[in-house]
Amino acid sequence: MKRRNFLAAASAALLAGCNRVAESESGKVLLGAAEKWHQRAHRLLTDRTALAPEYPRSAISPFFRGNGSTDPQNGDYPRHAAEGFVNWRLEVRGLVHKPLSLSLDNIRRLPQRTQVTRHDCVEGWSAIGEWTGPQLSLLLDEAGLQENARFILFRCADNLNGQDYYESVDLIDAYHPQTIIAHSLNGEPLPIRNGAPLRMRIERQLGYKHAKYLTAIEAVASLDDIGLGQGGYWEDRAGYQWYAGI
Ligand SMILES: Nc1nc2c(c(=O)[nH]1)N[C@H]1C(S)=C(S)[C@@H](COP(=O)(O)O)O[C@H]1N2
Ligand SMILES: [Mo]
Repeated sequence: MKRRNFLAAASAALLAGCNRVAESESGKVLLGAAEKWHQRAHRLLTDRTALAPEYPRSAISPFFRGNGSTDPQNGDYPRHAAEGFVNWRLEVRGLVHKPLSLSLDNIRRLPQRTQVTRHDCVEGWSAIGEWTGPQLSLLLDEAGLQENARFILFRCADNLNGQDYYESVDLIDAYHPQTIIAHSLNGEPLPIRNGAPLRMRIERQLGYKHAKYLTAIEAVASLDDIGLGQGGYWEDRAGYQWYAGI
């Protein structure tokens, strides 16, 4: 819906400006080129909003392995783990009109999406799991993005090799229907190994984009001043692609 509105607005803007341009010969050429550009952009956007494959429950992997941090020992995390995460908060902040601070209960009471998807790690393994949680779009709409917000940043509780893990996506992936804040794996609260109590599922992207141990969601205009400026832990550290679409 959002994408369509955006495309409709983009086309309208194009057409409004074109009444004048269309009167000249070079204007006609320009218009043709613009239309082709628009078609291509439309196709790209449509592709990016396509759903990742979903699987039957019978396809679920018996064991969903953990990768990277699997038992954070830094900061408040061990205390939260010992408390069963009853005091965990998820902040929604940055370029939003109404910052939010949500408990796990708040998150579990929102409308939920459940999806059985395949996780693909660049290190060469995959696993199928059933994830449940609210769509990120719900939280972003509730907080209300400011006009200059371009990226959504995910802050994590774990420190891995001396750096705080973080990730980010653009607004297309942020608003993708399968982008959810998962609190459950295969119908049970997330194991610590898989990101308890909250982790992102960004189903159209590779494994390292799926931030675990989620503490905050931040709307930002630029990624330049965050971490080393490449948009994520592995992007900063090892030059992984920021856009890891699959
Ligand atoms: N906070 C945090 N998120 C993370 C990681 C991590 O080390 N810390 N590892 C990433 C990588 S490389 C992968 S493949 C997946 C692994 O998810 P899993 O541990 O549930 O298998 O989480 C991603 N998200
Ligand atoms: Mo990974």
